[in-house]
Amino acid sequence: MINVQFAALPARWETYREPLKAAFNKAGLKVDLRLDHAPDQVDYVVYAPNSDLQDFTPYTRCKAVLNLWAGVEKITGNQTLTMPLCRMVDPGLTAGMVEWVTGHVLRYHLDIDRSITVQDRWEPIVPPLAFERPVTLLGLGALGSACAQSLARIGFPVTGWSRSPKSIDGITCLHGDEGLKQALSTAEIVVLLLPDTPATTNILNAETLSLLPKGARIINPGRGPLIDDAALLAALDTGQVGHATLDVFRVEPLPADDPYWAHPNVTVTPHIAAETRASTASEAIAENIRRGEAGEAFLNLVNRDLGY
Ligand code: NDP
Ligand code: OXD
Repeated sequence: MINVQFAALPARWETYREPLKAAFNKAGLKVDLRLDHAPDQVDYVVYAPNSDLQDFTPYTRCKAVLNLWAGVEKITGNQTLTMPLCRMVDPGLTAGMVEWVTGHVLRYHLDIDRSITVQDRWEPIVPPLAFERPVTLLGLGALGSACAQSLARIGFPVTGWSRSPKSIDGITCLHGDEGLKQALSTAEIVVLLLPDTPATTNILNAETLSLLPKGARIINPGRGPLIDDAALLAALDTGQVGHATLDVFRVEPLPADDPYWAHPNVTVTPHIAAETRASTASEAIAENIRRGEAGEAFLNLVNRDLGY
């Protein structure tokens, strides 16, 4: 029997209990899934960083911590978490992010707000076609690459930027400092899908924002610290940035007095870009447990040195 501890907010237990059991059965795993195993009897922890479990010291035989979230910035610094840590790559979450990003890119591209707000006159405006609208994705991982490919299929010329060199059909892939400059210099729409690490903090700052074509639009479903907020507000005020759609923030929920709420050229969404989906995520977790039991390498292992 494999002992799996579920450690997330209590409400998540109802969401995940049956999908996890079904996925374990499907994978042929004999699992005792509980909220309350004795820590020294636990083989795997299915984990959300906002759970009460923060001290992994007593989990002496735990073979891996399997995160329910894609982002791991809240746990990479936990010195008691010495066992392998896997982040969530879930086809359901990825599909949700592709839909959310595509929707918001199309909102900007087609100037949908204008059609909604101008309801008192007949004033046709012909937007450019997608192939005339360069879009840049910062981050070409599980989510960034899926969004990039979806946007490229619509016809947008898509540039992507990552830490290591990449090759993705139909996408101009760049990396490194020079690559970032090039990726931003043509971007009419920029989407941030980077993890929050020391190397990505304030990646959009006064200097990098000034590289964008005037009036560029920014979409951030990645993490709040990717953007220097004061620099973005200043760039919005001068028109260097035309509009920003922000789903994630340094402090969440976004405090009521935060200037983003009142800014006419900012759309705030409450960290809803993409949600982990219980059925598909459970299958991803079952596959990693199957691998652990078979002595195979875990998928989506977090590199603690890089922080993602
Ligand atoms: P991945 O780890 O698969 O991809 C991360 C990408 O960022 C990779 O392409 C990586 O490069 C690149 N990267 C990392 N560090 C750097 C750097 N210093 N310079 C340049 N590129 C860098 O993550 P996911 O795609 O799964 O998720 C991305 C983020 O999306 C998550 O970390 C999370 O913060 C956020 N997220 C937000 C959600 C929401 O609802 N708002 C939902 C889910 C996730 P390389 O390919 O070379 O490794
Ligand atoms: C995640 C998120 O990291 O929801 O999964 O932001």
